[in-house]
Amino acid sequence: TARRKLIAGNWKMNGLKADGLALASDLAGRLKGAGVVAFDMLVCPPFPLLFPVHEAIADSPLALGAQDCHAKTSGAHTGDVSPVMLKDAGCRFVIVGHSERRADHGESDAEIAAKAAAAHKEGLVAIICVGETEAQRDAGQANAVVSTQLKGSIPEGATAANTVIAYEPVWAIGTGKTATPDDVKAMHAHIRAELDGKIVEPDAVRILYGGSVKPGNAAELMAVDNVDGALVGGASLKADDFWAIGVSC
Ligand code: G2H
Repeated sequence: TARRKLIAGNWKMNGLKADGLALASDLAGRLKGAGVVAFDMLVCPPFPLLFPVHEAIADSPLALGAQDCHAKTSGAHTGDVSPVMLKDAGCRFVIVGHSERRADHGESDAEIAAKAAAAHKEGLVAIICVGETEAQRDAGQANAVVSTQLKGSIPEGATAANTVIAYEPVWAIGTGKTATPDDVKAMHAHIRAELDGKIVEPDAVRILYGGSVKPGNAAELMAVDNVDGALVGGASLKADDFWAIGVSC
């Protein structure tokens, strides 16, 4: 199955209006100027920048996503943002279950599945994140941990069109440590096999790798079997670096 690569930038809690708009506009301009490219490109800025970035990139193929959503549409949930609001702000994607949210906000697999289902209901693509810690890997539990996360975090109704999986080994996030291509190959094959029966059209689902992806390692990682793109944190904050990751596909 031919899967088009997705290069997704997770800005995390970085970016004020001027810099965020400049970064997104720069990428949008490069995409437009490049014409036909081998990858889809997505930026996921912090909530306050979604709408202004949407306006700045509206006439380009650069896609917009958020970094989290609530599982409900509206109501008494102070500080939360719902999928319908994200759609209203111009988003097509939303990241759910990033390891930083699992750790900082105690998000469970069941909550992540509910968020993904809510995103699907609004027509958003959910990027569901999974990944083991260093201790879990050292204990030989990496595959089992990821299997449990996939089983619990993928909602009913997930399809290759509305769901992307991101594998992010926690020990490789923002640490400069990258999983080796062999580690990545083995885990992505494991994930692909696990998607069977959980997602409609499992062979067409894009599985992204995330964790210290940068221009210097992107080509090698993007060439690995079953790696269908990257979820990029630190290196997505510089247009030159993020663009270089895209063109390495
Ligand atoms: C993993 C990744 C993006 P970084 O969290 O989600 O971040 O590329 O900084 O390791």
